[in-house]
This record gives sequence, C-alpha cells and structure tokens, in this order.
Amino acid sequence: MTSDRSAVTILVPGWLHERALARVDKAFNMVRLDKADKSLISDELAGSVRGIAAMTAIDAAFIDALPNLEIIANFGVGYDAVDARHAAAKSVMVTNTPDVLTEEVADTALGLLINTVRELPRAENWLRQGRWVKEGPYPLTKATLRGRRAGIFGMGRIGMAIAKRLEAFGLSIAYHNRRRVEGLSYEYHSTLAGLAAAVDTLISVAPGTAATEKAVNAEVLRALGPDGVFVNIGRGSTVDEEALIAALSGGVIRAAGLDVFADEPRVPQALIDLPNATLLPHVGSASVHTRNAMADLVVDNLIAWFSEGKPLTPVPETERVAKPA
Ligand code: 8YV
Repeated sequence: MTSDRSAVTILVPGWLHERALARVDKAFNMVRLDKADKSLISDELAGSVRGIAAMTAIDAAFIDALPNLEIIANFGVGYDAVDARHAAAKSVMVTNTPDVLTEEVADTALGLLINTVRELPRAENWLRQGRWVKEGPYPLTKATLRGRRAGIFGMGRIGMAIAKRLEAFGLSIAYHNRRRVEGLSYEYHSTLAGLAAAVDTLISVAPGTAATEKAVNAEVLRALGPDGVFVNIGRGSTVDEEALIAALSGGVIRAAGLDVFADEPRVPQALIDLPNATLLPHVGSASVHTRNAMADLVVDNLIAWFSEGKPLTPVPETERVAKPA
C-alpha cells in the first residue's frame, strides 16, 4: 500500500510549517489552497482530497465539501479550530500533536510566570533605556514567587509538566479539571472559582472548548484576590478579556502573564497599555526543535493512516473512526 501514497491527495489550506510542507510534498500529492474556504474548492479537487494537513480552522462546511476526506492532521496539540465532533460524525479522523511539545510549553509557562511576578522584561527595559545609570536600581518587585500557592486549570500532560516544575520551585499545587485525576495527590477543586479562592497564582492550561469559554471571568479573578497572578498558556478563549482588563486596572488581581489571546494576533490595546500585564505572541511551543517535532508528527500521522490504517495520535472524539476499506 505504501507505494500508492504518492497518488493520495493531501490538501494544505493556508500556512503550514516548512518541514511539514516538504515532507507532505515528498510523501503525497500535495495541493495547496490560500485558505480553508470551501468556495475555493473546484469539483475535481473536491473528489480527490483524502487528507488535510493544517494549522488553520477547519469547519463543518469545509469538511462537507470534501466527500472523500479521511483524515485531518492538525498542527498543534490544541485542536479547537477543527470541528472534531463533525469530523467524527462524518467518519473523518482528526489527529493532533501531543507530547512532543509538553516540556517546551511547560518551560515557557514557568518563564512567563517568573517574568510576570518578578517583572524581568520591565527590569531589562530599565537597563536598556539607561535608567539604571541615571536613576539607580530597578524598584524592588512587590510580588515574589516565594510562598505562592499555585492552581492549575487543566491538569493534562502540560499541566502536569508545569506542576512538576512548580514543585521544584517550592510552590504548593492545587488544580481544577472536569474530573479529579486518578492517583494524583495534588489538591483537587471541583470548581474553578473554588480553586481560585484557594490559591494566589492561577495558571490556565485549559483547552478551548464550549465548556471552558470565558471560564476565567470576573468572579474567578475576584476569588484570586489582590495578590493574585494569572498566567494563560492554554487558549485565549478561556478568558473573559474585558473582565481581566478590568481586574488588572482596578487592582482586583496583581498581574497577568499571557501567551494566548481571544482574537490572535490582535491583542486589545487596553492590555498592551497595562504595566502589570506581561504579554507574549503565542510562543509556548515556538522553538525550532519543538516545531520540527510537531511538523514531523503531523506528517507521521498521515503516513501511518495511509499505510497502516491507524494514526499515531488521534483526538478522543475520533478515536473510533475506522479507515474506509
Ligand atoms: C501551536 C499551540 O503553535 O499546540 C498548540 O495547541 O497552541 C501551539 O503550540 C499552535 O497550535 C499553532 O497554531
């Protein structure tokens, strides 16, 4: 079967990592499209596409426009942009890129937390702007990591890797998930507001789903309290950004460190203007090393599907989807 692969059409809508493009092109018949818009699909293309490799939104209409589609290989562990439930209903497999980015994202989360608490980017700017010479030392930071109690919203693989690091830093750890994680000794809270009330440092690693939409809201931020620090390394959609801006400007919480936003790459000017917000342009997994590994996993999933009939990392919604005979 392997020798047939070059005849299999894989559609790549929008931008994709270069290494993934090169490997898809080598292993399959790659067709590129400006974007995942069904009006761009010709009748001929519609019938021939059997796989998609993408890091863009793939909605139900796009899936429906491709009658012979078998698999969507998503670049990223988060697959909120892919309608996986619709894919499952249409017997289309969806894969993501877990594990290979876990440690990188956890490293970034810790860096972002320390930058937020100890104001390191601002301290560096102080030096660069010549203020150390002119005005003296950078002011002592009001916040410290010492004695902090961390709460993790989303205790999956990345949440665990963050917790391991936080333990090494001497912080206590609690978490909120839909369900308690079997065999995990960290304190569990059945509600996010309950977790926020019990800690002063809330780290969101939660995926973007209907259930987590704007879950970090005014009530949760109030519960976190005036020394509270909020870090988001998961998805921007899990936060009510207006409530966060209000909490940061009104002293409801002390500071926030954000790698993800509701409408990327657009970041609200009000957040950019806030001195107690530390902002990163969604770089959680963005090293050459880790993005190469993610690119490889995207393509290896396609290869495994078309040669073995089983992908390496299916998402839970489509775990039972079988390869058409
Ligand atoms: C990716 C991410 O960069 O894996 C994820 O879910 O958020 C990032 O690591 C992103 O998905 C690519 O768009």
